[in-house]
Amino acid sequence: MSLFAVAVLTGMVTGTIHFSQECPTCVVDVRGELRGLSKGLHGFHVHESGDMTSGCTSMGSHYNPFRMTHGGPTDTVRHVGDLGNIVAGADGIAKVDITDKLISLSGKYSILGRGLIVHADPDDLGRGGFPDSLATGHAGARVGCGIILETAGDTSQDKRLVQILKSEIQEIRDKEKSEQETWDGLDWATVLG
Ligand SMILES: [Cu+2]
Ligand SMILES: [Zn+2]
Repeated sequence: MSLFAVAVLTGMVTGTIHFSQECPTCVVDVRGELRGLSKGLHGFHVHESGDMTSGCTSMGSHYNPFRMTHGGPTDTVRHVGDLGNIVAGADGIAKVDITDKLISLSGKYSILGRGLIVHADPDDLGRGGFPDSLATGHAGARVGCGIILETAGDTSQDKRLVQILKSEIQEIRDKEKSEQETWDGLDWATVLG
């Protein structure tokens, strides 16, 4: 059974990010679009808390249940929440398309209810040599954030399903119409003898 979640980001940076996972131990696809960014790389993480009482600030540190140091998404040593960087064009838009094997939408280490944050600066993936490189990737201010919430499904898939149903209903109606026309066209005097 597939699992789905969504995060609607607010702040200087806005947009919607969809999460989908085909099974509890499967990879998670992270897809969507964010706008309002400066051109270039921006740190992108799951933070431990979905608490937005003080905006993005109250969402805590990177989600790190295994007490590791900060890293990049393909590193063995990383926070669970370390999704690396997203890239914005000159128009300030970043198209997000990440597949991650560590985050999950179910179980003890689920990211549901936690915070999704995009930062002002690039995440150095722990390699920058700054005092905060091994904690936050030196990614700077939190410019947009949202809570990761479970949903029934990806709305883009729902729209596709509606289209399929509509065309099936139309086919049935067309068939009924042509059958009715056949009946109407019969010469009843001949049929009934
Ligand atoms: Cu972050
Ligand atoms: Zn981290």
